Amino acid sequence: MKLHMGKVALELGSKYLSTLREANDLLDDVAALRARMEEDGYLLIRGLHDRNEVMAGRRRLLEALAEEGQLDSGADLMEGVLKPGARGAFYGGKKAVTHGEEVLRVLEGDRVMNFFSRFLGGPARTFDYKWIRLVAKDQFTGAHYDVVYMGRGTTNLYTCWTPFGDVGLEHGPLAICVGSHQFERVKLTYGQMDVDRDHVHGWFSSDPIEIVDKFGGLWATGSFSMGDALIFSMYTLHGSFNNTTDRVRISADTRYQLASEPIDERWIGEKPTAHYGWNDPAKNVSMEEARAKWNV
Ligand SMILES: O=C(O)CCC(=O)C(=O)O
Repeated sequence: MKLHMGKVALELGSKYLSTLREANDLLDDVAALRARMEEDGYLLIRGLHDRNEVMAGRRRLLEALAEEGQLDSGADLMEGVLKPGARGAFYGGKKAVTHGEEVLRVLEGDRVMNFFSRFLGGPARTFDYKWIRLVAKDQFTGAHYDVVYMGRGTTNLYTCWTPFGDVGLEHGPLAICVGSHQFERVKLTYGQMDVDRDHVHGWFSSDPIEIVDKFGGLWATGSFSMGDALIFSMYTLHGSFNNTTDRVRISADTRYQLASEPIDERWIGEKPTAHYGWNDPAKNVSMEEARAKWNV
């Protein structure tokens, strides 16, 4: 089966694309979880969240999308069928939705917070800002490190990608470039960047094959069920495949760290500042220019 990230096709089971491995068998052993994160740069945990709670969050998010008139009102709301041409939505920072109790129960509830407190070895905290994506047909995310968007506090910080719906391979699942957390040259160049300071677009590449050919690693993805979580480090390259269907792909990506460590101020408080210098047309530097300068 071929999956596309933008225009580039990857064959599942080739030297470019494999399937994610689960870490559920390590859940009782924190040292083993940490060792797996060191080794792979990610942890796939099936059923980290409560499926019914995720489903309640999904309903709330779909209601918001329906209010925007993007859904086919003839289909069951929970199917999330988009009207032809619907563009989907980004509810990042849209607190009326992201901080509604149904969504917050999943993203800040005991299950996820307790997981991170154990994993990190002390009380965990999460950014107040939440990223929620409602991805329409043909949309995808290019390969990037999260540190370029949120690296002003501790880098002992993790993203938790939570699908708010069952996400099959055809719906544009997240993909991890396994091994990319050890691309030392990329970490020392691109990985030092800050999108608001440097005005460079955050995606390192829209071509997942180029990355493997040039730096190594292996892309991995899979199908997800509501309740599953994919956790990865700030220096793990990831992106997502095209949603090939007319069914919206909904997910949240939220961040967790030790409460005792410095935090990136852009993402906390009642009204987080969020990005402020990124995508300024007067100052934009293309990733091609930046990569040429960094020689990567
Ligand atoms: O869901 C996506 O398509 C992208 C998510 C992402 O970039 C992230 O989890 O940091």
